[in-house]
Amino acid sequence: MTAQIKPDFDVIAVGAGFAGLYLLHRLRGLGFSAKVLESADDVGGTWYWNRYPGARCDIQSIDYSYSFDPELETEWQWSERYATQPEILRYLEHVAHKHDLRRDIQFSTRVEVAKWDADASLWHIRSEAGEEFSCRFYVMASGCLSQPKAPEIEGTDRFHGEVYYTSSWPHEGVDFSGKRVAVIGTGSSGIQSIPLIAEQAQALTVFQRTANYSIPAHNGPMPTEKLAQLEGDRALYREAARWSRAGVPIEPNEEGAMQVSAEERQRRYEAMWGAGELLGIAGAFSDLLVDPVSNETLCEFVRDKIRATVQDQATAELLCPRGHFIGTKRPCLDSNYYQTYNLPHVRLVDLREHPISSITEQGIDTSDETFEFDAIVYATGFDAMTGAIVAVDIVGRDDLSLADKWANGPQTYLGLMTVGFPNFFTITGPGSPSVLSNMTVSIEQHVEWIGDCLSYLSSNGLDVIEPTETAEAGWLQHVNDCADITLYPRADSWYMGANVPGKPRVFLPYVGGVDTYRGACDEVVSRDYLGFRLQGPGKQQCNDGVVRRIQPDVALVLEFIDSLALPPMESLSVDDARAFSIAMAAERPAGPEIGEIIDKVLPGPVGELCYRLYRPDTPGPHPIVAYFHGGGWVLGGADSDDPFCRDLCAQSDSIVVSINYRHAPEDKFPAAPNDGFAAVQWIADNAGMLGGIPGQLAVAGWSAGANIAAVVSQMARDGGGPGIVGQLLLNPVTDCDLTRQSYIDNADGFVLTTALMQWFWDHYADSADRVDPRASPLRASDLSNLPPALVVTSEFDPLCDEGIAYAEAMSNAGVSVRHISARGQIHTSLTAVGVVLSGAPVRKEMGAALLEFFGTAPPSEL
Ligand code: NA7
Repeated sequence: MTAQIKPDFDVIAVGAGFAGLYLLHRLRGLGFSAKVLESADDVGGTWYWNRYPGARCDIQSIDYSYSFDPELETEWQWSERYATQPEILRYLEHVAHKHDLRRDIQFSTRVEVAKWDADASLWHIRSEAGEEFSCRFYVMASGCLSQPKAPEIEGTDRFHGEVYYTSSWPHEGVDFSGKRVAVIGTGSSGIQSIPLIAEQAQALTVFQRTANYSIPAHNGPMPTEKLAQLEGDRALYREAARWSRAGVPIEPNEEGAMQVSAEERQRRYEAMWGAGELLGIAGAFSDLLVDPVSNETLCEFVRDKIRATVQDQATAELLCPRGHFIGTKRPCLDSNYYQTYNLPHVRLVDLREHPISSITEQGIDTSDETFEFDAIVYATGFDAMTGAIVAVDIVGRDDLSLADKWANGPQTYLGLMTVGFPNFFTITGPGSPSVLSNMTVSIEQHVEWIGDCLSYLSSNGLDVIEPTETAEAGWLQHVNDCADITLYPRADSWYMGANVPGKPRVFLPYVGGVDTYRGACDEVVSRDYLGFRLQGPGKQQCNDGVVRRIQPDVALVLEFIDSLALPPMESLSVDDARAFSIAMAAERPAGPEIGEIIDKVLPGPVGELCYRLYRPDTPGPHPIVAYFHGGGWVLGGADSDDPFCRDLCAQSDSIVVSINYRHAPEDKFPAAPNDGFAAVQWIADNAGMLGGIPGQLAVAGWSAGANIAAVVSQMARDGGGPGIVGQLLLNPVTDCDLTRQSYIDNADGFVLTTALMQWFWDHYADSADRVDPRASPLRASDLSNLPPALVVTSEFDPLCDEGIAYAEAMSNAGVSVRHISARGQIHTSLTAVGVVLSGAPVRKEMGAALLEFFGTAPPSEL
């Protein structure tokens, strides 16, 4: 690498909107030479182009503004809660003027090509006009919603009347007085502009393909409490925004919608409706974007509001959104949107029922009607998040084009950089919170991260940075893991690329939250730019790795547990540990409804044993699963594993019998496996009485319970019965050796610790007994002829390696074994039904495995 050739600029950025302006200012302050290239003839970005009537921000203006300049914060006063486009544009012009930014911005310059020169370690940039520039670092600050998408309607060029696009509105404005106007599109742009166009037009016809959820903005003067909050301690307010979920400091709600009464839900939704804040929609309850049932309660609330506002009930029903969950397509804030449909000259056409067949010379033909118009307004949206980036022919290492690399969806590390394109940054790029956050907060974070990064490079004699494949793949996985536990991927939204024909359907932004995201970016830096390869003349450094490997919902659980600052369980007495685990269990969601749950007793080897039977809601008889709960042979009972047993029962359409075997230290080894064996024998003998199918018996267990299930399977084999058709071993204890690598790697921080496992063993079995195969089933001299097994291990579990070892040993002995390695899960997360949603696919597989043991088909509703 010869980084000797001096480029024209240290940095060239594309775009002079919120991102480009601050980037320029920041880089100057850090001593870099920078140039911004902008296709418009002045600053403003999205606020330069989107001048349609009614265009406003829909995050409150005091939040939707820069925080980097304290003086600017006090000298600029917003006139309304939600400023209009002209006011926001004036603000950006003011910032450009105040910081003398225009002298480094070249306007009316559209970048056409950007090509990485590996020999010189710089980028060559060429404009549409053929002008050439070179720079060390190239930044797309081009905005997430700046590349309009074509309307994709037949005949758009035939119309003889006036044609307007909300995304590039005439600067002089438009007078619709006395005109017959059509608006196509009911996203934010349509919903904001329709009421104002209706005020002027002689007749307005709105063509709606998908009804959208919108709540009233209740715009007006700046709210005094919010202003007081900001002015009370500006720095604190801004810092809280930086570490909030969505870039606005709002207290998160911890309660699920179905956890409160219908009246309380209604009260909160009314409050949300009255508050007029976009972020308040999903914030009313914690689970609105993950739970379909909860979400539907809010959908119906909004539909009722629409029905109450729009007088013509047929029109109201057409305006009621259906087929997508609220929040999963970008919801809107409006001023008098629904009321507009009460005006006699405004008409709604439902394109689902009456699709447009063509735009004509005079207007629009639908499948069954001919319309004549003087003007057509297209509010049809954007090729979001990637469109503007790949609109430039960006060519990286080895002639790789970014459009080709992203053909199946964008791949980035942190939404900031992409492999194969050294020294190329995107601001609010795909894979970052961007459009799911207050953009100004996310823009500032990216600008500052990039600025710090360039300073780090220059002060360390480095001049090239590029992410590694490992880091990028890991981040993409994390972005998808976050999205997959939400309802977002189910909607045909521009978040999913679904609005542009042919665009790959992948979730584009990062839904894990601004706070979590900032934490990840900071961590990357603090770990020597984890996942980046950095180079300079004669040197290079790379700390390769993945920044977020834990499933996002598991991470939240760990954070919550951390916040409780609990003493380690192994420091408690047995009684206190039991009391604590009972208290924790009481806080969980109950698990799915099933047919029937009964508590009874069965005869054990030395007295009665309690059991809890879970019966499916389907006609019997059913196969039976004998289940052993977790808890290190010391803790737990039917209650501790109740939600998981319900889930197993529902997933496998089987009776689950959860057996309360005797616990240590009162009853040490071999009490537990002896109880287990006796219980399984009794269940086999009494299958018919229990409502089960004789001979259809599997064993299952979690943790120490999986140890018992494994041991009972060996005992049954050696004792000539009972017949067991399969074993489901979830995070099993299989051996007393606590020196395996997973005990070292996951010793602490993932709930079950190595020290706690030691504590369990110490209570359960004397040293000499621990090597007994009935305590350590991995040590059995013969593992052949055991029932088929599904062994599930969790990636961040001290027990992971011994589970794998047992699966391998059984398989080597000829047993039919399937092993699932649950990525990003911990010892306790897969049983956390209703809490750890990322565990649901594994729970489903466990149910399916049981069905396979029984040779039955899955129940139809699963
Ligand atoms: P959006 O939110 O993408 O809305 C575009 C609208 O146009 C939406 O209702 C679309 O219906 C509709 N559309 C798009 N193509 C067609 C065709 N061919 N026929 C009929 N209707 C069509 O864009 P906006 O400009 O309103 O808002 C973009 C963002 O800017 C917004 O989210 C804020 O962040 C600011 P569809 O839903 O696809 O059926």
